[in-house]
Amino acid sequence: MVDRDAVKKILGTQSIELPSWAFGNSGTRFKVFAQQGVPRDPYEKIADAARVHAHTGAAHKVALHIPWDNVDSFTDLGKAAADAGIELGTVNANVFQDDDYMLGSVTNPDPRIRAKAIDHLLACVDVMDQTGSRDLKLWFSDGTNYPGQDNIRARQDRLSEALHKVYDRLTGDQRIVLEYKLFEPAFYTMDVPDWGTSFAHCLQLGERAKVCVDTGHHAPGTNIEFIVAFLMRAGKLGAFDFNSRFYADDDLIVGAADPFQLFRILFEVVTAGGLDADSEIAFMLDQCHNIEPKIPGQIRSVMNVQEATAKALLVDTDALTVAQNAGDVLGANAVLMDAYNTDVRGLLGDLREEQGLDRDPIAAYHRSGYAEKIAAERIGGHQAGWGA
Ligand code: PSV
Ligand code: MN
Ligand code: MN
Repeated sequence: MVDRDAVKKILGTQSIELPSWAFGNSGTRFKVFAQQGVPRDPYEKIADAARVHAHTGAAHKVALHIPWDNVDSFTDLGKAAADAGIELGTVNANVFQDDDYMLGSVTNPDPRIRAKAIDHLLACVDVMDQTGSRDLKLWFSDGTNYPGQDNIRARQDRLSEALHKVYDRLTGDQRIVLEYKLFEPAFYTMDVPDWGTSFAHCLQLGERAKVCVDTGHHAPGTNIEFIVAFLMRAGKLGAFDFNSRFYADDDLIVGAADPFQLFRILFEVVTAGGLDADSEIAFMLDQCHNIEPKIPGQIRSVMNVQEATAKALLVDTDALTVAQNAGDVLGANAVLMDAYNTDVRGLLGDLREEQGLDRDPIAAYHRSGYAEKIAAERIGGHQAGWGA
């Protein structure tokens, strides 16, 4: 039998990092629908992230995207975050929105453009020095659209050289978390298309380079929990970018499209020690709320991760091991499904009450008047960065 109080205790320590860009207007290449009250600067994004934390108690950090979140003083931004009860988290580099990067950033055949991209990555480490952030998240849009367009192996050499330059610049507990993506914006080859490519580069770099699994970046049907299990066994799972996909890089609310998949992923995390006190996995969201209101969208996302985690923690692992060792296929599956089919909303409501929070964070947010306040105060809010 699983001890529900022990489960609640672990859930009380869970921390989910929010993306600053989730609070700005976003959309598709067809239309960005502007919403009222969206942040006009990084300080207002911090305020909104803090609001999500105030209602959930589980979102202690906010990830920055540079240059979208550039400010005069990152020390001041860090102070604003601390005053609001949260911390600045992962620094995301952006080498995908400059005309120079049409043929790639760090893998570009032109050494001048490669040097420009590497300078940006190094500048992001400078930002980390000021914010105290541990992780630099690297996602490269680099790749090719047509067979023969560039030399695939030479691009890997350029990528490796750039990664080493950035890795050598890290100090203290700083890390690189290297993300991958199957396709888009490049359609023939991506230079980091999958976890294996990321893993291989991280192995070459060393201890402080880990893989970032963005749940939206795989081919349909990919068994993501296998990737998670493999990377955790190898000590190379550094971070998650959580979101949901139906088709491609949809960036929908995590757990919305396939809550069962999220449960399966978190079961691997939990059983491999990913929620232990010494775990170094960053649990981030990477989402865009195109048509739904952003702050409740983030609150819902945090709650979805909490619910999937609670179910994963409720798996009776002793009974599971007995069934597995006995070759009891249906019995083992039933143990897992029992946990998944448990309604954990009451358990999480109890936890929130113990933390002095409302049992229902979304209702509490709606009652708080914050949405009306920011709509009245913030005129001319910005896009998330996409096209801003
Ligand atoms: C790319 O699709 C990505 O997942 C990377 O993490 C970027 O930094 C992020 O989206 C921007 O939304
Ligand atoms: Mn991502
Ligand atoms: Mn993505």
